[in-house]
Amino acid sequence: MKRVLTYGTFDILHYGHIRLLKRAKALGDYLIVALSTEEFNELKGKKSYYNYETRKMMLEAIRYVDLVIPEENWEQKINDVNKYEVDIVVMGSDWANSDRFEYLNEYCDVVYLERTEGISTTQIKSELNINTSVEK
Ligand code: C2G
Repeated sequence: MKRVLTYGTFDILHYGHIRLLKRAKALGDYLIVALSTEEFNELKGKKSYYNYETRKMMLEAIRYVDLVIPEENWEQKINDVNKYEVDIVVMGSDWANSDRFEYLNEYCDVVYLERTEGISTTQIKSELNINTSVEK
């Protein structure tokens, strides 16, 4: 049983997120998503549109996701890897070679998957905002 772990906010779920989760699951048999809490999002300088419970419910509805756990700080990753007996930590390529993940190579494999171009939560928010202002 190969266990895969990934981290993220996954706000306003889109096909870039789904593609990441699908490819992450394909690397093993069990996929854990450590989902950023609102408090941790603040540390990351992010404010999510959906709250934690909503984002968790949406992720749990995805066939590739087996377990959702909270991501509350930058420091929990080694504990997560040990506690959940993780074999591979997977992130999108925007995190490639980041200090936030490279140190995990001592504890498990770390794999970066190509980020899906042309879509992001930030882009969706800004484009929707422009459309609604036109409709008013
Ligand atoms: N992603 C992707 N393609 C996109 C957008 C996102 O592959 N077009 C990937 C990101 O690389 C990340 C995951 O989807 O691996 C979740 O993206 P975010 O919710 O933006 O995650 P982020 O805020 O980068 O949080 O401790 C690490 C952080 O919690 C990661």
